[in-house]
Amino acid sequence: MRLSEATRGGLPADVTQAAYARAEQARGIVHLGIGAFHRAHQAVYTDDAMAAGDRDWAITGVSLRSAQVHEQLAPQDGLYTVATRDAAGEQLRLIEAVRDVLVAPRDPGAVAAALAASATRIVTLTVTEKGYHRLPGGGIDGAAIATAGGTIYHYLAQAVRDRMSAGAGPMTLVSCDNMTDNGHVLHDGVASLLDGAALGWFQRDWACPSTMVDRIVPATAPDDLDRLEARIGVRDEGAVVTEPFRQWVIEDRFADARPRWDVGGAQFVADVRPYETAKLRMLNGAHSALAYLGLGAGHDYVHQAVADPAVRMVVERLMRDEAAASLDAAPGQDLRAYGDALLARFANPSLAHRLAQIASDGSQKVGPRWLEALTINRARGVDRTATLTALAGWLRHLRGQAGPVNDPMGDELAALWRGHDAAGMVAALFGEGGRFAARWQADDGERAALTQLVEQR
Ligand code: CS2
Repeated sequence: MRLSEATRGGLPADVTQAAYARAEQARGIVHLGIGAFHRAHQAVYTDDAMAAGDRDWAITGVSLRSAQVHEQLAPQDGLYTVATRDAAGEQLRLIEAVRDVLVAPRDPGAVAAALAASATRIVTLTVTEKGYHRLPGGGIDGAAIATAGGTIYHYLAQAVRDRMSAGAGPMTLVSCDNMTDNGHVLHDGVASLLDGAALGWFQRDWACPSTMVDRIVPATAPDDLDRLEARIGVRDEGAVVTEPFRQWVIEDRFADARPRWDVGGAQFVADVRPYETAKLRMLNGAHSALAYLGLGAGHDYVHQAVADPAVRMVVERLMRDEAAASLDAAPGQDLRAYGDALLARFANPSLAHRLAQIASDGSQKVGPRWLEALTINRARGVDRTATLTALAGWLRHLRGQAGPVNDPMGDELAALWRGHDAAGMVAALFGEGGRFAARWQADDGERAALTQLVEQR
């Protein structure tokens, strides 16, 4: 028996449920990329806001590729459980904010209609870094977007045109992916497909605030679903497992109304950059280092890698001495305490967070996580050995030394490795004119150091 409106009444009393009149809520949010992260993050904040009395923010989820989430949630009337786990145990909560899941390739017309509906005022996105079609050096890849078709930008540019002709009002587009200035990237991509009056209206009245999102959400494992079923008595194919911690910092720049996401702890601020860069360089930067160095040392999970003294030493130095030194903290932002909290979160043994999941798409991740810090720290005269050690770990990973490579640039990078030794590979990526040189162009000393670190193992 599946979890659904018909069976939710039989859930055990310790599964938290909100009591708002779900069926009466208009659909105010369209979410593009409804994976586990959205279900454990923005949907929970939206559920909090509606439980506190906000109305008409029900979510229409959109899968941009597969029908998997549709199959998980449609038979369940959009209901699913969030399980938060740490040493103290497991807490369960039913999330009611998601109403429908559309599969874009199968039903593009329904997606366009949801985006054009006058009740829709906000679009949130979690489409991973590669969903933004950026150049390796940063900035959107206008040529690739124009020829690709079916990108997030195509759906959103169409929404601008449709809403203009229908007089449906502007929307706020909220990127929730791990990128520096994610709102600007999204804005520029949509603008690249517009012209004339639609472009003018988009630039004047729509809003693309930047955000920092944070919650560790490993991919749900079959075993998690079996354990949950044994505990709640019904099958929930849409369940997600996560940590208790969550954070959402949002630039307070909306085109129209917004849910009171702050009821659930979200912060609306004038400038997200200090939070966004601290999170990218310290949390995500440490995560990627754990992934490549941990896989290289034979580990499978984050909590194992962070418990390995040799890996941990590099990761702690990267985070505390290098990433933190590259930041300009906002008043009251305590980077030391932030680092302590991150290490404790990584050590959470009840989350089976695969290093391979974090290791994927490295070409899209290393720029904001490591390369920007390398450039800044050279200028500031800060030691960069730990970050270079992590970068060497990535290069070894790309050579196929620690399992399969899952990366949109994987073929290109593997071909480069076949044609070069370590020094040549370092030059091809980070030397003058190199693939990633717009983010960080290594000087002679850095190139030699990185080459040596790549060859070390
Ligand atoms: C991780 C992130 O997979 C990855 O690249 O670093 O998904 C990380 O778990 C989240 O950003 C935490 O908020």
